[in-house]
Amino acid sequence: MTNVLFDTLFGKHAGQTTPFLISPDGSILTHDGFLGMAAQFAHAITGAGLSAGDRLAAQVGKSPEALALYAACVQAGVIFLPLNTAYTARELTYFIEDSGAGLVVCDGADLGGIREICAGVNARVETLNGDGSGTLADTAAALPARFETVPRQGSDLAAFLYTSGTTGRSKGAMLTQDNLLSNALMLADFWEFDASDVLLHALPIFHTHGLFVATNVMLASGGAMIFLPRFDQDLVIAHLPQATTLMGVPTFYTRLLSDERFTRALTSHMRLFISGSAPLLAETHVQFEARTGHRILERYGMTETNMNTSNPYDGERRAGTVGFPLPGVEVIVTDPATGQPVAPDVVGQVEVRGPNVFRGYWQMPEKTAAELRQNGFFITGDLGRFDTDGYLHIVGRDKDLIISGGYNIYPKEIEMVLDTQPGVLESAVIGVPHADFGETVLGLIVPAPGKTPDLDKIAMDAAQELARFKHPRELVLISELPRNTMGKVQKNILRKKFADHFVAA
Ligand code: MCA
Ligand code: AMP
Repeated sequence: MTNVLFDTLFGKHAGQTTPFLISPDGSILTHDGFLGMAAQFAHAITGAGLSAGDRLAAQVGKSPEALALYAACVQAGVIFLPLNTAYTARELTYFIEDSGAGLVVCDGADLGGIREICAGVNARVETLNGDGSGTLADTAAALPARFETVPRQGSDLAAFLYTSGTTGRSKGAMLTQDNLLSNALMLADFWEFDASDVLLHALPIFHTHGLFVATNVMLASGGAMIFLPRFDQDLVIAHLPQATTLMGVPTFYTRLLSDERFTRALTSHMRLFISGSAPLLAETHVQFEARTGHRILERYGMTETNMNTSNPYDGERRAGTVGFPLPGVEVIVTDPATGQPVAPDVVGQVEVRGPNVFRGYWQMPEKTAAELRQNGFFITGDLGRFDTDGYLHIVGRDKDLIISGGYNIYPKEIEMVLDTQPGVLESAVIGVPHADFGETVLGLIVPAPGKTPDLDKIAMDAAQELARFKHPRELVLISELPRNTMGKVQKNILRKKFADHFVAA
């Protein structure tokens, strides 16, 4: 028996001395070197007691070693659970407890707090720092660079990625080997990646975009990645000349356009710029083409589904659209009342079916049943329409979600924190337009009768609880929240009212 994901994406590179990861300082890790590192980590995590089907939670900085830990999990059949490095101890506690992780890998600087969380649930802790050092790396370094791959089937789970929910409770999306593999192979082919490609990788590796879309596509094609620790504008501009492709969120592109060093000459050798995770303004698409001569290729996906649609590689990349359903993926737009497909140009809910669609939410059968239909279609929560040429337009969201710089933020989670603050009767959190992040978080607070809440103190207290990117960038007092006859807060009215509200930070 084989391990289909490992063998197809990773194992096939055994013995290859071609570059896989190029660090900003110019050091190179070859495909074979990466596999050796992954094998050492696979020994280390199995030595720590993990076996196939167990969960490993990792809140670690971006490094070749961190990526090798993902590969090690695949090789050992362990379910990989990457976590945003911005999460606070409170947020982490939930993920560790809910997933039942047997091993948590964190930065040495966070060890104290995480050890405490893990003690309560009997999970082991090891460290891996942003520079690749740490207790897990030390153990791994002394272990063999070959590991007997653990057999796994395509239907076995490969990863849990937590996505927040409208109820404020995050859901662990269970992704199988087949989910990841089918999408990686199809995208590499569809976007015409091959071994000569060099991807400038400036995304975080704890989300679908940087981990599965970018990394798995490059593994499938055999190309290399210039592996930047984060989106650092100077480094991106300095390394573009060595790259052939870039994948980014819209903020990458608006930031690059605001930089006069980003010119047609700098990008003339590039093959492809891809955007996703949040809506790319048609205006950005147009400005980008005027500046560089390249048309950004916009695609649309989700944690639960990987990638669903893409503008064509050959053919018209249409601004303001996310293109056509990808090969093997069915996308329909349905009437929310009947579930029946609607005609072109009619807005409805976007539903997706295919080998890319996840297995369900970990230990949440009701949530799974509510979003994943019996017939295999997943209700994305996005609202869209197909135009008469077949391009999909995402026109809004049925779910209460803010996307800031490509990070998803569920207002409910923030409202639950604000509502418990002294002097607060209730709150509503909305997204307002933001030049850099696309949308940003505005907190609206209704004071309890006769009280004057201390907004600075509330902001400070909320900051202890929530990851930095979720912090309301501004808190505003309002007298009451608009409600419909069912008593539901009418966020659309609030969004309209505050659409021109300028949030500077
Ligand atoms: C950083 N900060 C943010 C964000 N990022 N605040 C709100 N939204 C953000 N996205 C905080 C920082 O902690 C900092 O706090 C302050 O804002 C300014 O930070 P700055 O240095 O400007 O930010 P940065 O470090 O340059 O990061 C911005 C970024 C980054 C490059 C846009 O957020 C990023 O890489 N985003 C990509 C996210 C991504 O990969 N999403 C894919 C999800 P302070 O003021 O305290 O210093 S997967 C997905 O959505 C699906 C599947 C899909 O389709 O891909
Ligand atoms: P996540 O839950 O982090 O996987 O984010 C998925 C959500 O991001 C989708 O449901 C969409 O709302 C949004 N999204 C991703 N790509 C695009 C895009 N190209 N245009 C508009 N929204 C997008």
